[in-house]
Amino acid sequence: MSKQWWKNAIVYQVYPRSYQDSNNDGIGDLPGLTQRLPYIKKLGADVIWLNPIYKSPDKDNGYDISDYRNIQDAYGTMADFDKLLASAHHQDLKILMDLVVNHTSDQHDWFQQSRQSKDNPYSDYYIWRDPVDGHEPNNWGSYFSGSAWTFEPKRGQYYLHLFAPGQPDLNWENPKVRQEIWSLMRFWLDKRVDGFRMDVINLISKPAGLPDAPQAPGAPYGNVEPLVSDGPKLNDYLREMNDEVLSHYDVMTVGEMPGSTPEDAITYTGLEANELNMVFQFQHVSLSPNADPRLGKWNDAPVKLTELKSALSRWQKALDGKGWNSLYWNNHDQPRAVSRFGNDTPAYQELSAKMLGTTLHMLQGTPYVYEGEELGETNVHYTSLDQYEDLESLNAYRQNVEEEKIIDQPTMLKYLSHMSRDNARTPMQWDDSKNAGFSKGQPWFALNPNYTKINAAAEVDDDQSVFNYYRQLIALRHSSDLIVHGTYEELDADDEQVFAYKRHYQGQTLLVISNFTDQTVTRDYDQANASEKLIGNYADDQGTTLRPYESKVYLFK
Ligand code: TEU
Ligand code: CA
Repeated sequence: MSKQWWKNAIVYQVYPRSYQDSNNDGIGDLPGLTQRLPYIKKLGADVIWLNPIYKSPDKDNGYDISDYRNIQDAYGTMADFDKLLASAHHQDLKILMDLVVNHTSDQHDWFQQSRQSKDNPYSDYYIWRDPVDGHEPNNWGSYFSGSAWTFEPKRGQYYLHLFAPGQPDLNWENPKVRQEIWSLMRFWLDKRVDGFRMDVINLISKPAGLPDAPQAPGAPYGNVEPLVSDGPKLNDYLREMNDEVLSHYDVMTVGEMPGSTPEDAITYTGLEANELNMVFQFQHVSLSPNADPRLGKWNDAPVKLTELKSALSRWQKALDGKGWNSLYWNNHDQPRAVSRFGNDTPAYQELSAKMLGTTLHMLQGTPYVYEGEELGETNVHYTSLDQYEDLESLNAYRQNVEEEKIIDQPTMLKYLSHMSRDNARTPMQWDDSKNAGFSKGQPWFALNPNYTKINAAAEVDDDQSVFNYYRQLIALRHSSDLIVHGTYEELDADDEQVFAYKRHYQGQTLLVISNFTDQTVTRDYDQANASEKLIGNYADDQGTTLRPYESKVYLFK
C-alpha cells in the first residue's frame, strides 16, 4: 500500500443507527452493517467512516461518549466490532473510527469525578470557571443554542460545553488529558482500525482568557466559532498526537474543522506538516447565511452558484500541491445535497444527483459518499415540529421562536425543513418493502416516504441508476492519475448557471462541465476537439448544448 494510499481512496460514511438493523429492535447495528459490506464493496468504496459506536447516553446520537473502550449496547458487542473489522479487511475495506475528543459525555467517569470538587485527580480534566457577577464567565453561545456554560453547584463553578450541556469540553491544556487521549487512540489502532475522522478537532485549543465573542445586535449570545476555531495551541497538540500516536501506524486521518480557512488547513495537512492527512472544511456548505446573523445556518435561501464555485475553487487552488482536500456534499450534519444544491422534483432528482456526483468526484481530493447519496436520496420536506429528533433542530426552534422570538413558527419550520440534520438521518432505503428493509421492528426514526421509489434494490441492477453512475465515477477515479493528481483550473468564475473546470496532468486535460439549472444553455469549451467523453448523465451528447442538470467529462490527450 503506497504511503499516501488515502489520496486514491473513496470513503463511504455509515451512520450506524440508520444503516441496517439485524435484531429488529429498530436500531441499526454492527452485525447489520457487516451483512451490508458487499453492497459497499460493489459501489467501489475503499474506506468506511463509522459515526461513533462507543457507549453513550445518546443525547447527541453518540457524539457524547461515556466510555471510549466499549461499544454502545444498541450497536452490539466488542466481538461484533471485531467481526465487522475482520470482515471489512477480508473484503479489502478499511474502517475509520470517529474520534470525539473535544468533549466527552457528562456521564463519562472523568466528568462525574471532575464535577465533585476542585482538588481531585480529575478536577482539571474539563474547563471550569468561577461565576462573574453571579453569571456565566463570558457571553459564549452553544452550537446547540443556549449558553455554552452550565453551573455545577457542587463546585460553585460553571463548566464549558460548546455543544450540549451533556457534552463538557475537555481541557486539552492538561497533559494528563492528552495522555488519556493518546492511550484511547492506541487502544483502537492496536485493534488495527485504519484511522480516524476527528470530530471538531480544530476547537480543542481555547483562546487565552476565554474573552467574550462577537455578538450580533439582539442575539442572545456571542458567536463562538471565529474565536475558538484554530486556536493558539492546535498545531502543537496535533504534532504531539502525531509524535505520540499516529506516526507509529499506517493510518488515515481527517480532521473536521468548522470555521477553518485554506491557510489554516495547510498548516495541518501540509505535505511536511506531520499532523493530519486532510480536513473537512465548511465554507461550501455554510453559504447563503441568513440575512439575519442571529439565525446562523437556519435559512432556505437558494445557494448562488458563483458563491459555491468560489468556495470550492478557493480550496482546490489553495491546497493544490500543498495539502489535501476532502470532498463532500453530504454527511450526517448536512441536509441532502440533491435538495439543497440540485433539484429533488421527480423530473430532475436523478439527473441532478448524477450532476452533483460528477462535479465533486472529478475534483482534487478524497471523495466522501454519505449513505444514501449513492441512491440520489433527498430531504424529507418535514412540515411539523414533532417530526424532528435532533437536539440541534429542536433547541434552535425553541430559542429562535419561543424564547427570543427572532422569527415566527412558519418561517422556522421552513428553515428547519431545508437545513435540519434529521434529513440525513432517516433509515437507509434498501428496498420498497416495509421499513425499506432497514428493520422488521419499529424504526428508531421515521423513514423518508420516498423509499418506495428511491432504494438500493431498484438501482443496483439498473445500469442507468444513480448507484451505477456513482460506481462509474469511482471506477474512473481509481483508474486515473489525472483525476487524483491533476492541477485545478476554474473556467468562467462568474457564470451563474454552469460550473466548468479543468484538471491538468502530464500533458493530459480533463474538462468537467455541469449545468446547475433546469434551463437548456449553450457553452463552448472546445469540447468538440476532445479525444473522448469519459462520462455523462445524458445518454447522448449535444456538444455545446447543455440540457437541464447536464454534466459531462471530456478527456484531451
Ligand atoms: O459537528 C460539528 C459542528 O460544527 C456541528 O455543529 C455542525 O457543523 C452543525 O451541526 C452543522 O449544522 C460535529 C459532529 O459532526 C456533529 O454530529 C456533532 O453534533 C458535533 O460535532 C458535536 O460533537
Ligand atoms: Ca438493532
